[in-house]
Amino acid sequence: MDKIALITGATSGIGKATALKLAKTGYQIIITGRRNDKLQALKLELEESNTKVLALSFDIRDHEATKSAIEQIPNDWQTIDVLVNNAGLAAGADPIYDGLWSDWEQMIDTNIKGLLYLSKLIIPGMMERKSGHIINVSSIAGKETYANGNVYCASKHAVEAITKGMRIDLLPFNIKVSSVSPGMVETEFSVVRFHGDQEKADNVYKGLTPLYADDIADAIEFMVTRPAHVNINDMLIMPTAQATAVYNHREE
Ligand code: NDP
Ligand code: 8X3
Repeated sequence: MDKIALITGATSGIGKATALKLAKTGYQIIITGRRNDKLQALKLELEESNTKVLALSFDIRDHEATKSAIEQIPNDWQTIDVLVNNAGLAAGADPIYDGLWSDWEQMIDTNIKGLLYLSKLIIPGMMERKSGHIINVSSIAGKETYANGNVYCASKHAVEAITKGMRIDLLPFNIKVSSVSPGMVETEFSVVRFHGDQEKADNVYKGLTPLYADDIADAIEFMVTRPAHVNINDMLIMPTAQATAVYNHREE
């Protein structure tokens, strides 16, 4: 039987690229996200290349909805080998005194609580089978804090701590825990961060070549294809034109 990978936030960006990549590697794929039209389009695309796909549409901030979606996974889809905790976002880029409660809640509820809800539902099966691999999508923002990044950076610092905690606690159960920490990746990320302002989003990538979603999917594929005795703890991946969260080189 094919191995099964569950990827959160697969309607766009890194999650979608990872679904396409792991399908090519031979995984059956469970894709999740809120936008069901995008999930169904990806399902069709994957099925065209003979991948078995299960699409689950729910808001990861909603504990009951998340629990109910995972509990309804059919028996033959329940042995989830790989969990990619990717769903997440930055909302706003404001100094701490101007930040919106609604943005803070959305980031904390998605990037931290959502990741925990889903992990808690999937981990028991992995423990029982004494096998599994969890990959948490962190960020350079999990390692550095930059101006106006405050709560987003805090949420990704939390992902770093949760990743390390998971790795320790799951050690006796032969479960691999990894994180991938990208710098700038051109996806819907900046449009979402700037509440739909496309011009502001485009400016983030102006004058440099950012990473693309596929670059991160490559890294995730590398992680899941290592031999059983090898775990990649973390990969920090930056565009060549970006040295740190704040230092980058732009051509005029
Ligand atoms: P995108 O905006 O392109 O994708 C985000 C994905 O998360 C979408 O599929 C979205 O699905 C899903 N998502 C967001 N909120 C929810 C929710 N409440 N419930 C369920 N799914 C949700 O951005 P990226 O691909 O760039 O982001 C993926 C991850 O990578 C995030 O964790 C982000 O923090 C991280 N990251 C991104 C970087 C970048 O520069 N792009 C750099 C470093 C890390 P839907 O809207 O359909 O619900
Ligand atoms: C997303 C990249 O530079 O906005 O995590 O933190 S950044």
